Amino acid sequence: MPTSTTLTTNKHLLGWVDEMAAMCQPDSIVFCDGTEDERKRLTELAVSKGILIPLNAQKHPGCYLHRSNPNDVARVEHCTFICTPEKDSAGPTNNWMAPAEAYTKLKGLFEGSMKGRTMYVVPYVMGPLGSEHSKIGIEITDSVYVVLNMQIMTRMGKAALDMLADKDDFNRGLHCTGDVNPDRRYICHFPQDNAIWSFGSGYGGNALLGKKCLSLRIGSYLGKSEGWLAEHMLILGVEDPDGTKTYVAAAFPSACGKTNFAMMIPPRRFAGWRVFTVGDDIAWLRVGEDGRLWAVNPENGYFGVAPGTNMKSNPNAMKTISKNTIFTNVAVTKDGDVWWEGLDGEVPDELTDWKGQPWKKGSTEKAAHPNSRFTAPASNNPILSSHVNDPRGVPISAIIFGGRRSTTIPLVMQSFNWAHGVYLGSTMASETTAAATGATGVVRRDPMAMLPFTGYNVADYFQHWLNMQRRVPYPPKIFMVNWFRKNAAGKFLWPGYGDNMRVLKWILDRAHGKVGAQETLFGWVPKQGHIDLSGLDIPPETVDEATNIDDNEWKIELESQKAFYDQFGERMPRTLELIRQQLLSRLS
Ligand code: OXD
Ligand code: MN
Repeated sequence: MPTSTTLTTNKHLLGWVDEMAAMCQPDSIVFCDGTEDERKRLTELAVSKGILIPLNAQKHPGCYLHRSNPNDVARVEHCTFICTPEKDSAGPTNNWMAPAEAYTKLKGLFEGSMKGRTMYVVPYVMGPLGSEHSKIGIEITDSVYVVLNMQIMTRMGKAALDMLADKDDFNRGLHCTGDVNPDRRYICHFPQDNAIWSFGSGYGGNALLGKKCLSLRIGSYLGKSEGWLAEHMLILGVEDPDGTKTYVAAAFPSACGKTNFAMMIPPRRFAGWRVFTVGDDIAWLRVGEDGRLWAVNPENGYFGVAPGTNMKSNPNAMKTISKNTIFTNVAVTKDGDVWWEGLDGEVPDELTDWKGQPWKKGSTEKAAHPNSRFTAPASNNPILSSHVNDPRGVPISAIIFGGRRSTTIPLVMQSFNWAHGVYLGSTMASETTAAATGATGVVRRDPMAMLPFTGYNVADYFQHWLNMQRRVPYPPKIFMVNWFRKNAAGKFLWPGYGDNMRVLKWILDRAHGKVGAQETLFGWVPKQGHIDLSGLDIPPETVDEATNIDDNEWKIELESQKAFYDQFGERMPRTLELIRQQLLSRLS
């Protein structure tokens, strides 16, 4: 029986839904309209099935808890595939499967997978409604949790169908949680078909297909062909006391404080300065008519890491998640409120942990999963930029690359030029976090924080970055930061959080050509006294240690970059390897 809905007559869409329904064999098909009514209905349904648990309505109105299957709590990079006809197009850092093989394998899993279930058809837009640069996706899913998250994270529903009209130009996303068996879990991307098939996981990054899958993996592929960049970057605006606004985009690996940085409150010393959030995770960067680089946040909400979020680290996030938020895998207090490690106040004596089990203070187990999350609407953010829906986005004056590194990388450094900035981004490394399955705390190269998210060969991605220089007559300045350097005793050298404003101020001054810098072998660093430390209760020597460049550490660093570059063989841009060699030769 052909699929029908009063919401659209788009024959490409209806035909595709028919085809997917014939394969998945759901009991019923529901087209989502994105209305408040629908949200209420689906929430009630999710509550009745135990998929969502209502939280304390006084303390967290409109908020719900979801407990995932304990085997399904993070992105699964080993199950994530780029399916291009040629293996080389995916490159050595991505898992690859031939499209025909992937379709055959996954058809076997999707076949009959929605028997007894409802198939939801979720139309959504990544980017502002009506913008020619926004991308439309349709996600078919059997998960009501996914639908409710998509409603927060994207512009979802009828507006997307209206924007699509009768065009065939949409990302085809198929998702089924299946039996959540990690051995049958696949997140497959088909860049040539503008399609994503995800099976066996309900976790955000694997299942909310608009986010990592479309906005980054498919997005980066589209960006390369269309001349723009899809990046794992937050976007923030800073207004100085004179009212001048400057925007920066910053790439950090998952769970390294992007949301905190994007919602930062400047320290008291910076009276009159204000920070505005444009985005906390993804930036689409295009060349504007004025020759500058302009950034848009394709998302409409925040899927942030809960542990460590508190009134000190991120008061704006605490306000953002105070209502209408879905919490996933956090702990719950006796009175039905949320709790996680690092939340303000005393640790409660008793909790229900993220698996739903009783938990007692002093337990060696974490009460909340380290990658527990909140999904909150951007409109809840008290410092949301007024430009989030602006189709042009915001003009970017500085790009920041940052990793989590205990040693070597200084607090802040500016690149000598664009190509050197691309080199700094390309050699970025970070200690792994709980956002992906696998060991945490292991240093791995994570170029531009895009290692798990580049939808094509990373060497070609580097070349695309280098090529962008010719397209951007007025490029942003490029910086590298490290908030996570430690001393020999393993203690953090820099306080981080709001005090990162001090480093950001230097970056803004450099971007505006207002302040000089000290040249080192590896880049420009602040001159003594140029990072404003007033009101900060740490000795200047500690900051010296955080900004120090140690030739021996850098020698090891530069040498270890070679193995990373070498894996790309002939495809690796010569420019970047030459920069590496030149820096190394300066050392000797
Ligand atoms: C995220 C991630 O969820 O990077 O943003 O894993
Ligand atoms: Mn991310």
